[in-house]
Formats: sequence, structure tokens, C-alpha cells
Amino acid sequence: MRLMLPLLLCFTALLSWGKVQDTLYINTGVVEDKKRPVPFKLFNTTPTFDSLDAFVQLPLGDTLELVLINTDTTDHDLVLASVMAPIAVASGQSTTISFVGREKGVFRLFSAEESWRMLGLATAILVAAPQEKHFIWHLRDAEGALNRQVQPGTSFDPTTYLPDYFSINALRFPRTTTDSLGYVTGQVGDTLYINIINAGFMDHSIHFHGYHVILEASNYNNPQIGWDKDTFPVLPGEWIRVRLVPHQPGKFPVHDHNLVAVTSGGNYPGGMIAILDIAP
Ligand SMILES: [Cu+2]
Repeated sequence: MRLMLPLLLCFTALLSWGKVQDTLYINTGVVEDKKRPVPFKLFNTTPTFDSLDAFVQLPLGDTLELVLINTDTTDHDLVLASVMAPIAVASGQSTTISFVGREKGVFRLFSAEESWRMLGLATAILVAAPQEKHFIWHLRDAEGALNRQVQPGTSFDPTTYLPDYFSINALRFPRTTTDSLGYVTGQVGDTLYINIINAGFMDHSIHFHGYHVILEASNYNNPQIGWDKDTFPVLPGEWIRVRLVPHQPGKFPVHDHNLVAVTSGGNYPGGMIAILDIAP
């Protein structure tokens, strides 16, 4: 009996500990650019299309039960990066998956079909220790005219690609400043983690103003891990976690060094610009 009670307590703790439930909707919709509609397929938190990415945040060690609901008129096959077999979500149906946050990092969830990745269908599961302060920059590039033509089975042609639409978490600057996961806030001396994910089709060379960051981790075999940098490339499909410990207060921009990516509708500044807002 002396042994039984602690054992029983342990068992009950295990049963109730660390379950996270979340729901993502696969929605289709349009965003206006240069007075023309640009179609996208995005993961949102409600069945209404919204040009703001929804991500899943999972405390390290917890188990996620994720309901995926497809409001689109086509079936979707999804890949949860190198973790499990393709996930099928039929049109108008839902699928529930289970995922254990065994290690810290970003696990990309995206369409198995190139055509739907061209329309942006990707998100990510962020696994982190609860006390850590994490941000996400989910980068996309797109060509508006091409998005209007994408059909099931369309494949990406790098030789004719002329992207003119650039976003972070599906928002374009200055709207990137309205999103709490993308707008980086903190204080001098804080440890801040920024997870940069390239869901696009071109390299994005990210330039930090005001600070250097340590490149901590990547899902690719990135030779710059461990380096202290203010500019570095993020390749298509890559996730890089950087650590920022601000040494000075201020408001600084971070942007793609490829200057076409810092426009919205052809106007500068726009597109792929994030802000670091550091208090003294
Ligand atoms: Cu710069």
C-alpha cells in the first residue's frame, strides 16, 4: 500500500498531462493585388478564408491532437515533414492526427502537391519549451498571374517564374506589424527565438538591422549553424531558428535583401519586411 499510492498518483498524472487539441481549416480565397485577385489556399483557425497563417504551438513533451478540416472543393494530401505518411483530407471532410512534441523545433505541414504549394498551402507545428519566447516568420513568394492559372497538377517552372507577391505569415508589410507571432517584441537582454520558414520557391536572404543573431537550428544540413550573423539565406523548404539577445533598444526592420521582395503591388516599402521592437 505504501508503494501503491505514489504509483497511482504517477499514473493519473501521466493520463492528464500534456494533451493539446487544435483545429486547422484548409480554406481557399483571394487577396487583392494591383487591383486583381490573387488566389491562395491557406490554413486558418476558422472556416472563413483569412490572409493570416494559422500555426500550431505545442509545448515540448506534449501530445497534439490536430483536427484538419478541408473546406476546399478538392481533396488534399498533406505531408508532415519527414514524420509520418501522407495525410489525406477529402473535400468537405476532416481528419484527426496525433503528434508528439518529442524534440524542440518546427515541423512543416504542407500540401504534397506542387500546384497547391504554389497557392501557398503550408503551415507549421512549433514545438518549444513553454517558458521560451518564440516568433514565426513564414515566408512566401508568388506570382499573381501564375496563381490565377494554377490547376490541379500544375507544376512549378523555375525558368519562367517572376514572383511579384511576398509575404510573412501571409501578410505584407505594413500588415506584418499587426501579427503578434511575427512582430518581434522584447527587452534588452531577453532571449528571443525567431523561427524563419521558407514556404516559397526562391531563396530568401534575410537581413537584420540593429542586431546579429545566432543561427541555432535548421531542418537542413545548414553549414552556418552556430554562426553569429546579420544576413543569411533561407532556402525553399528550410526552417532556421535564430536566437536574438538584444543589446540595445529600438525599432529595427528585418527584410529580404532581394529588393523585389520588399514591395507590395509594386510599391516600396512592402512585402517581406518584419519589425523588431525592443524596449530598454
Ligand atoms: Cu537591410
